[in-house]
Amino acid sequence: MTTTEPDCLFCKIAAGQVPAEIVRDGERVLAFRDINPQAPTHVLVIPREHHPDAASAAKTGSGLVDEIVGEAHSIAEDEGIAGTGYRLVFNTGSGAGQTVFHLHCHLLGGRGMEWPPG
Ligand code: DGP
Repeated sequence: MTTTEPDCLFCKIAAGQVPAEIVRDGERVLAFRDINPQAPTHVLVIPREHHPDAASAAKTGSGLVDEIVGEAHSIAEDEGIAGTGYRLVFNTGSGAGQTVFHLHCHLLGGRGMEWPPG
């Protein structure tokens, strides 16, 4: 059974209650463009099921995080950035900049990237 949180913004996007520019709409995973893009390609890949972050989803052993990473790579291929390289970011915890506590993978690409990140 899919679990959702009524007050969660990304659960609402997954349910179609909040509009977003959807780029993938799968059974367990969906992806949409970030409202405040930090790169020419900036897509968020999320599970439909509510998990506060990647680590808590990984603990379930459901393969969801693997699926999210695979989906991100597939989107990168479609966006034409898989060859040049892209960055995947799972902000985990407010100290790391996480502001939405529903697991999401940032897919960033289409420009040069620096290291270390800010
Ligand atoms: P994080 O800081 O890792 O929790 O990233 C949350 C991202 O979610 C941030 O880059 C902005 C994005 N975001 C916040 N609200 C919305 C929204 O309503 N729609 C979309 N498409 N993205 C949003």
